Amino acid sequence: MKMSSSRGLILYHALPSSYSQKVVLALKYLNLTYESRLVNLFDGEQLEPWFLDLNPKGEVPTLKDGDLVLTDSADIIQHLNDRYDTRRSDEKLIPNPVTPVGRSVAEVNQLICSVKTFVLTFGAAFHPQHTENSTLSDEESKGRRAFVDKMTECIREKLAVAKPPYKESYTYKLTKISTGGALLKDENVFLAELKSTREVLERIEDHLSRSQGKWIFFDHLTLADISLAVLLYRIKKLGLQHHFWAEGSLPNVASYLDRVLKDPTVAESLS
Ligand SMILES: N[C@@H](CCC(=O)N[C@@H](CS)C(=O)NCC(=O)O)C(=O)O
Repeated sequence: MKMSSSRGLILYHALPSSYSQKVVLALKYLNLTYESRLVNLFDGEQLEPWFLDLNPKGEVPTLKDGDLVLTDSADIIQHLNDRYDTRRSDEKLIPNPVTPVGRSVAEVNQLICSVKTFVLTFGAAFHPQHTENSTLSDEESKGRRAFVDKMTECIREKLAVAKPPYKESYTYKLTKISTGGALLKDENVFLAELKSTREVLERIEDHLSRSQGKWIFFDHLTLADISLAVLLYRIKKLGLQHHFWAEGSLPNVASYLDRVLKDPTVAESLS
């Protein structure tokens, strides 16, 4: 696939971050070259002033395209689509949303993105009794279990001596982690998310059962496929697949994952 050429794309990302994985998959699928700068979230590198200068929310992924800095995965993929995907509108990663195809891609993508991947991810780390055959490394599991407490302490320390504009960033992050952190450890929140994920995947099963192509809509990938491939891969890696597609249930979801994992671009983008 020929794309307009990219100059000076720099991606700040983390390998265990599903939002980062979506952007990596979009970049690789569009054949765009980029400089990869890994940010170690478990060590709190996202809290360092050099990174907050780029993204005051202290989150990955963050993309620099020349002077433009984008700090949200959805905005980044939209930008890559608009600027670099030179194919016809209906063949693009994000087809024009006012067309019927574009509307369907946007709706299915929104449905998939309604799954709170971070709740599943932290839930699996805190409640491993609900997982089977997880392929997470020990380092990743331990890193996630320690994350909330370690980050809370680290942000408090930095906030105590911070000057503007970092003070605002640390205050934002402390509020976010204080309100969200306890929920990530709560087993009932995790179980409720497993249930709503099941409902989402049942609706995806229905879409896939009507699909003719390799991907959800076509023989080429769209934004909805990026979201689905990353989500299903994460579920499998966490060892949660038996809640969804074990023993013949959701067969189209199961075969979609098998199929897309054989795609070299997908395999290269996920970790
Ligand atoms: N809305 C953002 C969310 C990004 C996000 O939550 N990233 C997580 C990693 S998956 C992060 O950077 N966490 C570090 C932190 O909050 O300190 C996007 O879609 O890019």
